[in-house]
Formats: sequence, structure tokens, C-alpha cells
Amino acid sequence: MSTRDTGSQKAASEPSSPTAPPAKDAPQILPDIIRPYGDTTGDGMVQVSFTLPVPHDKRAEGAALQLAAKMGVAPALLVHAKAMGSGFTFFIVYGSVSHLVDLRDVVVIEREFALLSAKEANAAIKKRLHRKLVVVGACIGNDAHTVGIDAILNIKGFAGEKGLEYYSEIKVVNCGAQVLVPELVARARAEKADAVLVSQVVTQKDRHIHNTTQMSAAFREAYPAGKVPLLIVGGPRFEQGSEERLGVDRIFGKGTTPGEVASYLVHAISQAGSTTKEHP
Ligand code: B12
Repeated sequence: MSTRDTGSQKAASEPSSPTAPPAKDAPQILPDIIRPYGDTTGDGMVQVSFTLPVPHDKRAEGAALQLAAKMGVAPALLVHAKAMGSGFTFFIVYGSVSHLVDLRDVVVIEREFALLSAKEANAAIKKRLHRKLVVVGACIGNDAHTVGIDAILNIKGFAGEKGLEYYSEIKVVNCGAQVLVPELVARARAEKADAVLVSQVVTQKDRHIHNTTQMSAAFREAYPAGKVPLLIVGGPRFEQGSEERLGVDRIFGKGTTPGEVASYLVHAISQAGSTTKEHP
């Protein structure tokens, strides 16, 4: 998503105070330039939270306000400060910013495939592959956060949708937590995986980036060119649109549902070209 900081630029159409609410279902007409608001429309108020590596005292609070001022939050009000262990303090600061947002510069990445029901996905897989589609999933590295990948794979699913295990035309192999990359590659080969689904939730020191690039490189090394299974990675903090950099086919983020993943799998195998995709 790209936005332009228009600094002191005057808002082309300043948000006006709310009048009568728009009729139900009437398309909402938005101005091009907007600013955040807290108490009164257009007041520029934002709330930010952060932690500083200092014990909680008056100097720490002054440091928080100094940071807020340098971030352009002025005037800033310290609304919350709490010691986090002995040497750290967590802050919430509320204040006004002068920055404007130009909605015309916002780039939205649209989903590139249609959402299918489980029935439609199964039928499409059957038609395309004439066999079950095999997915191998895991949390790699030292990541033990399995709830996300289980939400996608386990039959019980997520957000009211059944997981991929529910799909009659998908074979799911869930390898669980803290799987080493060589083990994952070996399992994918043994299962003749069409797709490998990897979860990365821990992002400390960019672990998710390092683990994912290491994983995708290992698959490219282990498979002949053009035979690498679909590499799909998911987790709450991946940057949208960074597939190429990470060497994967698709990234899924926060709130992903199993149906979206199944629909993507169908889309990807349909894009693959031949009528009967060769089993890798
Ligand atoms: C539950 C939890 C745990 C549980 C995990 C249990 C388990 N079996 O999973 C336990 C208690 C073990 C745990 C441990 C730790 N945790 Co923890 N944990 C959480 C917590 C509270 C919830 C995570 C979760 O389950 N979310 C719900 C699922 C459904 O959401 P999700 O993972 O985002 O998955 C969705 C999408 O991202 C996507 N998705 C995810 N993966 C994939 C994969 C594919 C292929 C696809 C398509 C989609 C997809 O689809 C899912 C459904 O929509 C978060 C905080 C939070 N509120 O998020 C911290 C959090 C993730 N944990 C954290 C930390 C630091 C740890 C520990 C290091 C703590 C410690 N010092 O010991 C350890 C690390 C253990 C390890 N080796 O990994 C931090 C990570 C910080 C960071 N920046 O990396 C968090 C953010 C808490 C925090 N604010 O500090 N944790």
C-alpha cells in the first residue's frame, strides 16, 4: 500500500461535520484527502503505543513525549504508562498529527482468484488432477505456534469454515510444530506434495523472513526446475506482495480462512497449464 505524505497541503475537501446519515445501501462518497480523527471529525487525533527500554519514572514519561513529538504527534498526551519488568515501560500516547492521507494514492492488492465452496473446489480438483491434491503443512524453525496452520488444515477449521481435511479431494499431511526444513522437504517428496503450506508466527529478528527464504531455497535445490510444489506461507505479519522476495508462490495473512486457501489451490493448479498436472 503506498500513501503520499502531503504534509502541509490543504485538504482538497476537508471532511465536514456529520449531517444526516446516508440512506441505507447508498454508496458512501469519500473525499480524496482525509485525516485521522478522535474527538471531532478532522481533528487529526491518533493513538500510538510503544515500549521504551527504561524503567518507569518521570524521565521515562518525558522520553515517551519526546518520541511522540519527533513522530509528529503534537500536542501529545500520555494516557498510559506501565512498567514492563524492571527496565522497560509501555506507553500509550494520544495526540494530533498534521499529516493528510490521499486516498487516490492508496494501492489495494485485490484477491486474484474467485472464492469457491468446498463442493466447487473438490469438483475442480477432480476435473483437473484426476486424483487427490496433496498438501503438506508445518510450522518451521523454532516456531511452535500451530493454531494458525491448524485453523487452515484441521477439519474443525476457522471462522465457521471447515479446514482442508474436510475436502474430499485434498489429502492433508500436517507435520506440526518446529519442523526442520530438510525434514519438510523429505516429507513433501515422500508424499508427492502438490503444495507445501508453511506457517510462521514468530517474527522476532525477522525469523519468519529468514526461515521462509531458507525453506524456499531448499525446495528449489531439492526439486528439478518446474517441479517444485506450490510454496505457500502464512502468518499474521508477512508483508503483502513480498512473494518474489521470499521465493514463494503465495502469502496469506491475518484472518485467512480455509476456503480462501482451497480456492487459491484450485486457481494455482488451473493456471498450471496442462489438463492433467504431472504429479511432482
Ligand atoms: C497462543 C500463543 C502462544 C501459544 C502457542 C500454542 C500453539 N500451539 O500454537 C504458546 C503459549 C505456546 C506461545 C509461545 C510463545 N509465544 Co506466543 N502467542 C500466542 C498468541 C496469544 C496467539 C497466537 C494464535 O494462536 N493466534 C490465532 C491464530 C488463528 O492466528 P494466526 O496464527 O495469525 O493464524 C492465522 C493467519 O495468520 C493465517 N495463517 C497462519 N499460518 C498460516 C499458514 C498458512 C499456510 C496459511 C495459508 C495461513 C496461515 O491463518 C490463520 C487463520 O486466519 C499470540 C498473540 C496474538 N494475540 O496473536 C502470541 C505471540 C505470537 N507469541 C509470541 C511469543 C514471543 C511467544 C514466545 C516466544 C514466548 C516466550 N518467551 O516463550 C513463545 C514461543 C514458542 C515458540 N517456540 O514458538 C509473540 C510473538 C512476537 C513476535 N513479534 O514474534 C506474540 C505475538 C505475543 C506478543 N505480543 O508478544 N504462544
